[in-house]
Amino acid sequence: MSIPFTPWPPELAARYRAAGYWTDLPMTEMLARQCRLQADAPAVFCGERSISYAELDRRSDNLAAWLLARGVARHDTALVQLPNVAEFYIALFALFKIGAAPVNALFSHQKLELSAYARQIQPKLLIADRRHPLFGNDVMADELAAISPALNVRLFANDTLEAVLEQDGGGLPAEAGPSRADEVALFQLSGGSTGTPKLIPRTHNDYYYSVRRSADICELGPHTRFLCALPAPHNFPISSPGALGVFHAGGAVVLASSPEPLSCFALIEKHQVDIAALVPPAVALWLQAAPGREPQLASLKLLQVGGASFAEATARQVPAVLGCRLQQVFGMAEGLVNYTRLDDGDDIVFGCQGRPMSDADEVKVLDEAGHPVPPGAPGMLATRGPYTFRGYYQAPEHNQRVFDNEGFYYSGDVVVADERGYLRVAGRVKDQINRGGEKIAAEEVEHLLLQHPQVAQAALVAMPDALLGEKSCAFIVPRADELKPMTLRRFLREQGVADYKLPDKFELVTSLPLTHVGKIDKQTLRRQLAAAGA
Ligand code: OOB
Repeated sequence: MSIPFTPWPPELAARYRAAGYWTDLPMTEMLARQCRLQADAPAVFCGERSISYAELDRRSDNLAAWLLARGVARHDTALVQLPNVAEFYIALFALFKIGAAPVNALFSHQKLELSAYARQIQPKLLIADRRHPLFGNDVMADELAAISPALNVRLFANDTLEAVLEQDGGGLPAEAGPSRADEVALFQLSGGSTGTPKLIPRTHNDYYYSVRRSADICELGPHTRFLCALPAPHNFPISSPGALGVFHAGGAVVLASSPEPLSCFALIEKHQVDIAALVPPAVALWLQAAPGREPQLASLKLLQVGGASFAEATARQVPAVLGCRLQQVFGMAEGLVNYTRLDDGDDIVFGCQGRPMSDADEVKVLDEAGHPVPPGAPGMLATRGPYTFRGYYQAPEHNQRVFDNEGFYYSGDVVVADERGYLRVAGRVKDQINRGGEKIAAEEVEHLLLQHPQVAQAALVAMPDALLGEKSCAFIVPRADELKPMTLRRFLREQGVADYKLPDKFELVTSLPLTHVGKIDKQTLRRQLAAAGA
Protein backbone atom coordinates (compact mmCIF):
# COMPACT_ATOMS: atom_id res chain seq x y z
CA MET A 1 0.00 0.00 0.00
CA SER A 2 1.34 3.41 -0.83
CA ILE A 3 2.08 5.87 1.96
CA PRO A 4 -1.03 7.92 2.74
CA PHE A 5 -0.89 11.70 2.41
CA THR A 6 -3.24 14.55 1.51
CA PRO A 7 -3.06 14.97 -2.27
CA TRP A 8 -3.51 18.17 -4.26
CA PRO A 9 -6.96 18.51 -5.82
CA PRO A 10 -6.98 17.08 -9.37
CA GLU A 11 -7.58 20.49 -11.03
CA LEU A 12 -4.49 21.96 -9.40
CA ALA A 13 -2.42 18.84 -10.07
CA ALA A 14 -3.42 19.04 -13.76
CA ARG A 15 -2.44 22.71 -13.84
CA TYR A 16 0.96 22.03 -12.23
CA ARG A 17 1.65 19.27 -14.75
CA ALA A 18 0.50 21.34 -17.73
CA ALA A 19 2.77 24.20 -16.67
CA GLY A 20 5.73 21.82 -16.42
CA TYR A 21 6.18 22.24 -12.68
CA TRP A 22 5.46 18.58 -12.10
CA THR A 23 7.43 16.38 -14.47
CA ASP A 24 6.39 12.96 -13.11
CA LEU A 25 10.03 12.04 -12.70
CA PRO A 26 11.43 10.67 -9.44
CA MET A 27 14.39 12.45 -7.90
CA THR A 28 16.66 9.54 -8.82
CA GLU A 29 16.57 11.07 -12.29
CA MET A 30 19.02 13.83 -11.31
CA LEU A 31 21.63 11.27 -10.30
CA ALA A 32 21.09 9.14 -13.41
CA ARG A 33 21.42 12.26 -15.56
CA GLN A 34 24.72 13.36 -13.95
CA CYS A 35 26.06 9.83 -14.38
CA ARG A 36 25.33 10.09 -18.11
CA LEU A 37 26.76 13.60 -18.42
CA GLN A 38 29.76 13.60 -16.10
CA ALA A 39 30.09 10.42 -14.07
CA ASP A 40 33.55 11.26 -12.82
CA ALA A 41 32.79 14.80 -11.66
CA PRO A 42 32.81 15.24 -7.88
CA ALA A 43 29.41 15.20 -6.18
CA VAL A 44 30.41 15.36 -2.50
CA PHE A 45 33.51 16.40 -0.60
CA CYS A 46 33.49 14.94 2.90
CA GLY A 47 36.63 15.22 5.01
CA GLU A 48 39.47 13.89 2.89
CA ARG A 49 37.08 12.01 0.60
CA SER A 50 35.90 13.15 -2.81
CA ILE A 51 32.92 11.17 -4.09
CA SER A 52 32.05 11.29 -7.76
CA TYR A 53 28.56 10.97 -9.24
CA ALA A 54 29.47 7.46 -10.38
CA GLU A 55 30.45 6.53 -6.82
CA LEU A 56 27.34 8.11 -5.35
CA ASP A 57 25.36 6.02 -7.80
CA ARG A 58 27.30 2.80 -7.21
CA ARG A 59 27.21 3.02 -3.43
CA SER A 60 23.55 3.93 -3.32
CA ASP A 61 22.90 0.97 -5.67
CA ASN A 62 24.79 -1.33 -3.32
CA LEU A 63 22.82 -0.13 -0.32
CA ALA A 64 19.55 -0.33 -2.24
CA ALA A 65 20.25 -3.93 -3.27
CA TRP A 66 21.22 -4.87 0.29
CA LEU A 67 18.00 -3.36 1.63
CA LEU A 68 15.85 -5.06 -0.99
CA ALA A 69 17.42 -8.39 -0.10
CA ARG A 70 16.26 -7.78 3.48
CA GLY A 71 12.73 -6.94 2.54
CA VAL A 72 12.83 -3.14 2.59
CA ALA A 73 10.83 -2.16 -0.45
CA ARG A 74 8.59 0.38 -2.13
CA HIS A 75 6.23 2.24 0.21
CA ASP A 76 8.15 1.26 3.32
CA THR A 77 9.44 3.97 5.61
CA ALA A 78 12.83 4.51 7.24
CA LEU A 79 14.13 6.45 10.19
CA VAL A 80 17.51 7.94 9.34
CA GLN A 81 19.77 9.91 11.64
CA LEU A 82 23.19 10.77 10.28
CA PRO A 83 25.51 13.73 10.81
CA ASN A 84 26.88 15.80 7.91
CA VAL A 85 28.60 12.95 6.08
CA ALA A 86 28.47 11.72 2.49
CA GLU A 87 26.61 8.61 3.66
CA PHE A 88 23.59 10.81 4.32
CA TYR A 89 23.18 11.52 0.58
CA ILE A 90 24.11 7.95 -0.39
CA ALA A 91 21.38 6.62 1.91
CA LEU A 92 18.89 9.18 0.61
CA PHE A 93 19.40 8.11 -3.00
CA ALA A 94 19.38 4.41 -2.04
CA LEU A 95 15.99 4.90 -0.41
CA PHE A 96 14.70 6.87 -3.41
CA LYS A 97 15.86 4.05 -5.68
CA ILE A 98 13.73 1.45 -3.92
CA GLY A 99 10.82 3.78 -3.17
CA ALA A 100 11.22 3.78 0.62
CA ALA A 101 10.49 7.14 2.28
CA PRO A 102 12.78 8.37 5.06
CA VAL A 103 12.30 10.70 7.97
CA ASN A 104 15.71 12.31 8.19
CA ALA A 105 16.06 13.27 11.84
CA LEU A 106 18.51 15.94 12.89
CA PHE A 107 21.67 14.72 14.59
CA SER A 108 20.72 16.86 17.60
CA HIS A 109 17.53 14.89 18.04
CA GLN A 110 17.31 12.58 21.03
CA LYS A 111 15.13 9.81 22.29
CA LEU A 112 11.94 11.81 22.46
CA GLU A 113 12.07 13.09 18.89
CA LEU A 114 13.19 9.77 17.39
CA SER A 115 10.50 7.88 19.29
CA ALA A 116 7.83 10.33 18.14
CA TYR A 117 8.89 9.91 14.50
CA ALA A 118 9.03 6.11 14.82
CA ARG A 119 5.58 6.05 16.39
CA GLN A 120 4.17 7.99 13.46
CA ILE A 121 5.80 6.31 10.46
CA GLN A 122 6.35 2.79 11.90
CA PRO A 123 9.67 2.41 10.04
CA LYS A 124 10.94 -0.91 8.77
CA LEU A 125 14.50 0.40 8.63
CA LEU A 126 16.75 2.34 10.98
CA ILE A 127 19.95 3.97 9.77
CA ALA A 128 21.86 5.66 12.59
CA ASP A 129 25.42 6.45 13.63
CA ARG A 130 27.38 4.71 16.38
CA ARG A 131 28.92 8.07 17.28
CA HIS A 132 25.56 9.37 18.43
CA PRO A 133 25.27 8.98 22.22
CA LEU A 134 21.99 7.07 21.79
CA PHE A 135 23.43 4.47 19.44
CA GLY A 136 26.74 3.52 21.09
CA ASN A 137 24.91 0.34 22.08
CA ASP A 138 21.64 -1.28 20.94
CA VAL A 139 19.33 -0.09 23.71
CA MET A 140 17.79 2.76 21.74
CA ALA A 141 17.47 0.71 18.55
CA ASP A 142 15.65 -1.96 20.58
CA GLU A 143 13.34 0.67 22.02
CA LEU A 144 12.54 1.94 18.55
CA ALA A 145 11.83 -1.63 17.45
CA ALA A 146 9.39 -1.93 20.34
CA ILE A 147 7.64 1.22 19.11
CA SER A 148 7.66 0.01 15.52
CA PRO A 149 7.32 -3.80 15.38
CA ALA A 150 7.98 -3.60 11.62
CA LEU A 151 11.53 -2.35 12.33
CA ASN A 152 13.67 -5.34 11.47
CA VAL A 153 16.57 -3.85 9.50
CA ARG A 154 19.28 -1.76 11.17
CA LEU A 155 22.41 -0.22 9.80
CA PHE A 156 24.95 1.88 11.65
CA ALA A 157 27.47 4.31 10.29
CA ASN A 158 30.89 3.72 11.87
CA ASP A 159 29.95 0.08 12.02
CA THR A 160 28.05 -1.95 9.41
CA LEU A 161 27.00 0.73 6.91
CA GLU A 162 30.41 1.37 5.34
CA ALA A 163 30.92 -2.28 4.37
CA VAL A 164 27.44 -2.53 2.85
CA LEU A 165 28.16 0.46 0.63
CA GLU A 166 31.24 -1.28 -0.75
CA GLN A 167 29.64 -4.69 -1.15
CA ASP A 168 28.62 -5.27 -4.76
CA GLY A 169 24.87 -5.78 -4.68
CA GLY A 170 24.82 -7.03 -8.27
CA GLY A 171 22.57 -4.23 -9.47
CA LEU A 172 18.90 -3.73 -8.83
CA PRO A 173 16.24 -6.16 -10.06
CA ALA A 174 13.98 -4.86 -12.80
CA GLU A 175 10.89 -4.80 -10.62
CA ALA A 176 12.59 -2.55 -8.07
CA GLY A 177 12.36 1.16 -8.54
CA PRO A 178 11.31 4.45 -7.01
CA SER A 179 7.81 5.23 -5.86
CA ARG A 180 5.66 7.08 -8.37
CA ALA A 181 6.46 10.76 -8.67
CA ASP A 182 3.09 11.69 -7.19
CA GLU A 183 3.75 9.56 -4.11
CA VAL A 184 5.66 10.40 -0.93
CA ALA A 185 9.42 10.63 -1.50
CA LEU A 186 10.41 11.69 2.01
CA PHE A 187 9.10 13.31 5.15
CA GLN A 188 10.30 16.73 6.16
CA LEU A 189 10.28 17.82 9.81
CA SER A 190 7.97 20.54 10.97
CA GLY A 191 9.31 23.25 13.30
CA GLY A 192 6.07 22.69 15.14
CA SER A 193 3.94 24.59 17.57
CA THR A 194 2.10 21.67 19.15
CA GLY A 195 2.79 18.87 21.60
CA THR A 196 4.18 16.27 19.19
CA PRO A 197 6.65 16.85 16.35
CA LYS A 198 4.74 16.76 13.05
CA LEU A 199 5.83 15.21 9.77
CA ILE A 200 5.43 16.69 6.30
CA PRO A 201 5.01 14.26 3.41
CA ARG A 202 6.77 15.58 0.30
CA THR A 203 6.27 13.97 -3.08
CA HIS A 204 8.89 13.62 -5.82
CA ASN A 205 6.86 15.93 -8.04
CA ASP A 206 6.57 18.76 -5.56
CA TYR A 207 10.01 18.51 -3.98
CA TYR A 208 11.88 18.06 -7.26
CA TYR A 209 10.14 21.12 -8.65
CA SER A 210 11.15 23.25 -5.68
CA VAL A 211 14.73 22.01 -6.08
CA ARG A 212 14.91 22.75 -9.82
CA ARG A 213 13.34 26.17 -9.48
CA SER A 214 15.64 27.04 -6.57
CA ALA A 215 18.72 25.91 -8.49
CA ASP A 216 17.62 28.13 -11.38
CA ILE A 217 17.11 31.18 -9.19
CA CYS A 218 20.52 30.69 -7.59
CA GLU A 219 22.14 30.03 -11.01
CA LEU A 220 23.73 26.75 -9.95
CA GLY A 221 25.69 24.77 -12.51
CA PRO A 222 28.50 22.21 -12.82
CA HIS A 223 30.86 24.91 -11.50
CA THR A 224 28.92 25.13 -8.21
CA ARG A 225 30.70 24.29 -4.96
CA PHE A 226 28.10 24.52 -2.19
CA LEU A 227 29.09 24.57 1.47
CA CYS A 228 26.62 22.61 3.59
CA ALA A 229 27.37 23.67 7.16
CA LEU A 230 23.81 23.54 8.51
CA PRO A 231 22.31 20.16 9.49
CA ALA A 232 22.15 18.30 6.16
CA PRO A 233 18.51 17.07 6.44
CA HIS A 234 17.08 20.54 7.05
CA ASN A 235 14.90 21.80 4.21
CA PHE A 236 17.13 24.84 3.62
CA PRO A 237 20.50 23.09 2.98
CA ILE A 238 18.91 20.11 1.24
CA SER A 239 16.43 21.74 -1.12
CA SER A 240 16.66 25.53 -1.22
CA PRO A 241 18.51 24.85 -3.51
CA GLY A 242 20.76 22.93 -1.15
CA ALA A 243 22.45 19.64 -1.89
CA LEU A 244 19.68 18.36 -4.14
CA GLY A 245 19.81 21.58 -6.14
CA VAL A 246 23.55 21.08 -6.50
CA PHE A 247 23.15 17.47 -7.68
CA HIS A 248 20.47 18.56 -10.12
CA ALA A 249 22.87 21.15 -11.54
CA GLY A 250 25.91 18.84 -11.53
CA GLY A 251 28.00 20.74 -8.97
CA ALA A 252 29.51 19.47 -5.74
CA VAL A 253 28.51 19.67 -2.08
CA VAL A 254 31.25 20.45 0.42
CA LEU A 255 30.26 19.10 3.83
CA ALA A 256 31.18 20.91 7.03
CA SER A 257 30.35 19.45 10.42
CA SER A 258 29.16 22.82 11.75
CA PRO A 259 29.07 26.50 10.71
CA GLU A 260 32.11 27.23 12.93
CA PRO A 261 33.90 29.95 10.91
CA LEU A 262 37.54 28.87 10.94
CA SER A 263 36.89 25.34 9.72
CA CYS A 264 34.36 26.62 7.17
CA PHE A 265 36.81 29.25 5.87
CA ALA A 266 39.42 26.52 5.40
CA LEU A 267 36.92 24.41 3.43
CA ILE A 268 35.91 27.40 1.31
CA GLU A 269 39.52 27.97 0.39
CA LYS A 270 40.36 24.31 -0.18
CA HIS A 271 37.37 23.56 -2.41
CA GLN A 272 36.85 27.01 -3.89
CA VAL A 273 33.33 27.17 -2.51
CA ASP A 274 31.15 29.75 -4.27
CA ILE A 275 27.86 29.45 -2.38
CA ALA A 276 27.00 28.77 1.27
CA ALA A 277 23.83 28.70 3.33
CA LEU A 278 23.70 29.94 6.93
CA VAL A 279 21.32 30.91 9.71
CA PRO A 280 21.73 34.45 11.13
CA PRO A 281 23.73 33.57 14.30
CA ALA A 282 26.32 31.79 12.15
CA VAL A 283 26.60 34.87 9.92
CA ALA A 284 27.42 36.93 13.00
CA LEU A 285 30.28 34.55 13.83
CA TRP A 286 31.57 34.65 10.26
CA LEU A 287 31.47 38.46 10.28
CA GLN A 288 33.57 38.51 13.44
CA ALA A 289 36.08 36.01 12.17
CA ALA A 290 36.51 37.30 8.60
CA PRO A 291 38.67 40.43 9.01
CA GLY A 292 42.23 39.50 8.09
CA ARG A 293 41.12 36.21 6.51
CA GLU A 294 39.60 37.65 3.33
CA PRO A 295 41.90 35.71 0.97
CA GLN A 296 40.38 32.45 2.21
CA LEU A 297 36.95 33.70 1.19
CA ALA A 298 37.90 34.93 -2.27
CA SER A 299 35.91 32.25 -4.13
CA LEU A 300 32.67 32.86 -2.20
CA LYS A 301 30.13 34.63 -4.43
CA LEU A 302 26.81 34.16 -2.66
CA LEU A 303 25.81 33.78 0.96
CA GLN A 304 22.25 32.60 1.52
CA VAL A 305 20.79 33.52 4.89
CA GLY A 306 17.50 32.24 6.25
CA GLY A 307 15.70 30.26 8.90
CA ALA A 308 15.24 33.14 11.33
CA SER A 309 15.00 36.93 11.38
CA PHE A 310 18.07 38.61 10.00
CA ALA A 311 18.67 42.20 11.17
CA GLU A 312 19.03 44.65 8.31
CA ALA A 313 22.12 46.24 9.89
CA THR A 314 23.86 42.85 9.93
CA ALA A 315 22.67 42.04 6.42
CA ARG A 316 24.32 45.22 5.13
CA GLN A 317 27.70 44.10 6.47
CA VAL A 318 27.78 40.87 4.47
CA PRO A 319 29.15 42.16 1.14
CA ALA A 320 31.65 44.53 2.74
CA VAL A 321 33.05 42.05 5.27
CA LEU A 322 32.71 38.70 3.49
CA GLY A 323 33.19 40.01 -0.05
CA CYS A 324 30.13 38.23 -1.49
CA ARG A 325 26.53 38.92 -2.37
CA LEU A 326 23.73 38.24 0.07
CA GLN A 327 20.56 36.32 -0.67
CA GLN A 328 17.80 36.24 1.94
CA VAL A 329 15.75 33.07 2.11
CA PHE A 330 12.46 32.79 3.93
CA GLY A 331 11.27 29.23 3.69
CA MET A 332 9.53 26.46 5.52
CA ALA A 333 9.73 22.68 5.47
CA GLU A 334 6.01 22.70 4.61
CA GLY A 335 6.73 24.21 1.21
CA LEU A 336 6.80 27.91 0.28
CA VAL A 337 10.29 29.33 -0.14
CA ASN A 338 10.98 33.01 -0.84
CA TYR A 339 14.25 34.32 -2.23
CA THR A 340 15.68 37.71 -2.93
CA ARG A 341 16.90 37.47 -6.52
CA LEU A 342 20.50 37.78 -7.64
CA ASP A 343 19.71 40.96 -9.59
CA ASP A 344 17.61 42.63 -6.89
CA GLY A 345 18.77 46.04 -5.66
CA ASP A 346 20.30 46.63 -2.24
CA ASP A 347 17.11 47.87 -0.62
CA ILE A 348 15.38 44.59 -1.42
CA VAL A 349 18.31 42.31 -0.63
CA PHE A 350 19.00 43.92 2.73
CA GLY A 351 15.50 45.00 3.65
CA CYS A 352 13.23 42.00 3.06
CA GLN A 353 13.16 38.23 2.90
CA GLY A 354 12.44 37.83 -0.81
CA ARG A 355 9.46 36.77 -2.87
CA PRO A 356 7.99 33.35 -3.66
CA MET A 357 10.14 31.26 -5.98
CA SER A 358 7.27 30.20 -8.23
CA ASP A 359 4.73 32.12 -10.29
CA ALA A 360 2.27 29.48 -9.15
CA ASP A 361 2.78 30.20 -5.44
CA GLU A 362 -0.39 31.79 -4.12
CA VAL A 363 0.09 33.99 -1.07
CA LYS A 364 -2.56 35.66 1.05
CA VAL A 365 -1.82 38.14 3.84
CA LEU A 366 -4.78 38.23 6.20
CA ASP A 367 -6.03 40.03 9.27
CA GLU A 368 -7.43 38.17 12.27
CA ALA A 369 -10.88 38.04 10.72
CA GLY A 370 -9.39 36.38 7.63
CA HIS A 371 -9.69 39.44 5.37
CA PRO A 372 -6.80 40.41 3.08
CA VAL A 373 -4.77 43.38 4.30
CA PRO A 374 -3.39 45.97 1.86
CA PRO A 375 0.28 45.94 0.81
CA GLY A 376 2.43 47.47 3.52
CA ALA A 377 0.26 46.21 6.36
CA PRO A 378 1.19 43.22 8.52
CA GLY A 379 -0.94 40.10 8.36
CA MET A 380 -0.89 36.34 8.67
CA LEU A 381 0.70 34.41 5.83
CA ALA A 382 -1.39 31.77 4.08
CA THR A 383 -0.14 29.95 1.01
CA ARG A 384 -0.70 27.13 -1.44
CA GLY A 385 1.14 26.09 -4.55
CA PRO A 386 2.90 23.36 -6.52
CA TYR A 387 5.32 22.48 -3.72
CA THR A 388 3.41 23.45 -0.58
CA PHE A 389 2.05 20.38 1.21
CA ARG A 390 -1.65 19.82 1.81
CA GLY A 391 -1.57 18.17 5.22
CA TYR A 392 0.65 16.93 8.03
CA TYR A 393 1.03 13.17 8.22
CA GLN A 394 -1.81 11.56 10.15
CA ALA A 395 -2.83 14.74 11.95
CA PRO A 396 -6.42 15.48 10.86
CA GLU A 397 -7.27 17.72 13.82
CA HIS A 398 -4.19 19.85 13.47
CA ASN A 399 -4.72 20.05 9.71
CA GLN A 400 -8.21 21.42 10.35
CA ARG A 401 -6.61 24.27 12.24
CA VAL A 402 -3.82 25.23 9.85
CA PHE A 403 -5.55 24.88 6.45
CA ASP A 404 -8.53 26.82 5.18
CA ASN A 405 -11.18 25.29 2.95
CA GLU A 406 -9.30 26.39 -0.18
CA GLY A 407 -6.26 24.40 0.90
CA PHE A 408 -4.16 27.40 1.95
CA TYR A 409 -1.65 26.59 4.69
CA TYR A 410 -1.35 29.11 7.55
CA SER A 411 2.32 29.15 8.48
CA GLY A 412 1.89 31.17 11.67
CA ASP A 413 4.16 33.91 10.34
CA VAL A 414 3.20 37.58 10.32
CA VAL A 415 4.49 39.21 7.15
CA VAL A 416 4.32 42.51 5.33
CA ALA A 417 4.02 42.27 1.54
CA ASP A 418 4.88 45.12 -0.81
CA GLU A 419 3.13 45.80 -4.14
CA ARG A 420 5.54 43.50 -5.99
CA GLY A 421 4.96 40.59 -3.64
CA TYR A 422 8.21 40.84 -1.69
CA LEU A 423 7.73 39.71 1.90
CA ARG A 424 9.20 40.94 5.15
CA VAL A 425 8.78 38.70 8.18
CA ALA A 426 7.38 40.93 10.90
CA GLY A 427 6.47 38.46 13.64
CA ARG A 428 4.68 35.29 14.44
CA VAL A 429 1.33 34.09 15.75
CA LYS A 430 2.40 30.45 16.25
CA ASP A 431 3.50 29.38 19.69
CA GLN A 432 7.08 28.69 18.73
CA ILE A 433 10.51 29.91 19.73
CA ASN A 434 12.97 30.42 16.89
CA ARG A 435 16.33 29.86 18.59
CA GLY A 436 18.69 31.02 15.87
CA GLY A 437 16.87 28.95 13.26
CA GLU A 438 16.20 25.95 15.53
CA LYS A 439 12.48 25.79 16.13
CA ILE A 440 11.02 24.94 19.53
CA ALA A 441 7.30 24.19 19.91
CA ALA A 442 6.40 25.82 23.24
CA GLU A 443 3.67 23.31 23.93
CA GLU A 444 5.97 20.33 23.56
CA VAL A 445 8.35 21.59 26.25
CA GLU A 446 5.49 22.78 28.50
CA HIS A 447 3.93 19.33 28.39
CA LEU A 448 7.22 17.79 29.44
CA LEU A 449 7.66 20.27 32.29
CA LEU A 450 4.14 19.60 33.52
CA GLN A 451 5.04 15.93 33.92
CA HIS A 452 7.25 16.92 36.83
CA PRO A 453 5.28 16.38 40.05
CA GLN A 454 6.44 19.72 41.50
CA VAL A 455 5.34 21.81 38.50
CA ALA A 456 1.86 23.28 38.74
CA GLN A 457 2.00 25.51 35.67
CA ALA A 458 4.54 26.10 32.88
CA ALA A 459 4.83 28.58 30.04
CA LEU A 460 7.71 28.69 27.54
CA VAL A 461 8.29 32.03 25.82
CA ALA A 462 10.94 33.65 23.66
CA MET A 463 13.38 36.13 25.16
CA PRO A 464 15.59 38.38 23.07
CA ASP A 465 19.21 37.28 22.62
CA ALA A 466 22.00 39.22 20.95
CA LEU A 467 23.50 36.25 19.10
CA LEU A 468 20.65 33.78 18.60
CA GLY A 469 17.90 36.34 18.13
CA GLU A 470 15.75 34.44 20.59
CA LYS A 471 16.32 32.09 23.47
CA SER A 472 13.71 30.29 25.52
CA CYS A 473 12.56 31.10 29.02
CA ALA A 474 10.33 28.79 31.06
CA PHE A 475 8.03 30.45 33.57
CA ILE A 476 7.20 27.91 36.23
CA VAL A 477 4.67 27.98 39.03
CA PRO A 478 6.01 25.36 41.45
CA ARG A 479 3.95 23.35 43.89
CA ALA A 480 6.72 23.56 46.48
CA ASP A 481 9.31 26.23 47.16
CA GLU A 482 12.38 24.04 46.87
CA LEU A 483 12.12 23.41 43.13
CA LYS A 484 15.40 24.33 41.41
CA PRO A 485 16.02 25.14 37.72
CA MET A 486 18.76 22.51 37.73
CA THR A 487 16.29 19.87 38.78
CA LEU A 488 14.01 20.78 35.91
CA ARG A 489 16.82 20.80 33.36
CA ARG A 490 17.90 17.37 34.49
CA PHE A 491 14.31 16.18 34.39
CA LEU A 492 13.92 17.34 30.78
CA ARG A 493 17.23 15.74 29.79
CA GLU A 494 16.15 12.46 31.36
CA GLN A 495 13.03 12.50 29.25
CA GLY A 496 15.30 12.59 26.21
CA VAL A 497 14.53 15.93 24.65
CA ALA A 498 17.00 17.53 22.21
CA ASP A 499 19.39 19.96 23.92
CA TYR A 500 18.29 22.99 21.91
CA LYS A 501 14.82 22.62 23.43
CA LEU A 502 16.11 22.92 27.02
CA PRO A 503 15.01 26.29 28.39
CA ASP A 504 17.88 28.76 28.52
CA LYS A 505 16.37 30.29 31.62
CA PHE A 506 13.84 29.36 34.29
CA GLU A 507 11.73 31.95 36.12
CA LEU A 508 10.01 30.57 39.20
CA VAL A 509 6.91 32.64 39.88
CA THR A 510 3.89 32.43 42.17
CA SER A 511 1.34 32.90 39.38
CA LEU A 512 1.10 33.46 35.64
CA PRO A 513 -0.76 36.38 34.04
CA LEU A 514 -3.95 35.39 32.23
CA THR A 515 -5.77 36.84 29.24
CA HIS A 516 -9.43 37.82 29.52
CA VAL A 517 -10.39 34.35 28.26
CA GLY A 518 -8.27 32.73 30.94
CA LYS A 519 -5.32 31.55 28.81
CA ILE A 520 -1.75 32.19 29.90
CA ASP A 521 -0.86 35.67 28.69
CA LYS A 522 2.45 35.03 26.94
CA GLN A 523 2.60 38.53 25.48
CA THR A 524 2.85 39.95 28.98
CA LEU A 525 5.54 37.42 29.87
CA ARG A 526 7.54 38.33 26.75
CA ARG A 527 7.20 42.02 27.57
CA GLN A 528 8.42 41.37 31.11
CA LEU A 529 11.50 39.60 29.76
CA ALA A 530 12.22 42.32 27.23
CA ALA A 531 11.80 45.03 29.88
CA ALA A 532 14.14 43.16 32.23
CA GLY A 533 16.71 43.20 29.40
CA ALA A 534 16.90 39.43 29.48
C1 OOB B 1 13.21 27.03 7.39
O1 OOB B 1 12.29 26.02 7.56
P1 OOB B 1 11.66 25.56 8.95
O2 OOB B 1 10.59 24.62 8.61
O3 OOB B 1 12.75 25.12 9.88
O4 OOB B 1 11.06 26.86 9.64
C2 OOB B 1 10.10 27.66 9.00
C3 OOB B 1 9.87 28.91 9.79
C4 OOB B 1 9.05 29.95 9.05
O5 OOB B 1 7.67 29.68 9.13
C5 OOB B 1 9.46 31.20 9.78
O6 OOB B 1 8.78 31.28 11.00
C6 OOB B 1 10.93 30.97 10.06
O7 OOB B 1 11.10 29.56 10.08
N1 OOB B 1 11.81 31.55 9.04
C7 OOB B 1 12.18 32.85 8.98
C8 OOB B 1 13.03 32.96 7.86
N2 OOB B 1 13.14 31.74 7.29
C9 OOB B 1 12.38 30.90 8.02
N3 OOB B 1 11.88 33.90 9.76
C10 OOB B 1 12.43 35.09 9.43
N4 OOB B 1 13.25 35.27 8.37
C11 OOB B 1 13.58 34.24 7.56
N5 OOB B 1 14.40 34.44 6.51
O8 OOB B 1 13.59 27.72 8.30
C12 OOB B 1 13.68 27.21 6.00
C13 OOB B 1 13.30 26.33 4.99
C14 OOB B 1 13.77 26.50 3.70
C15 OOB B 1 14.61 27.58 3.42
C16 OOB B 1 14.98 28.45 4.40
C17 OOB B 1 14.52 28.28 5.70
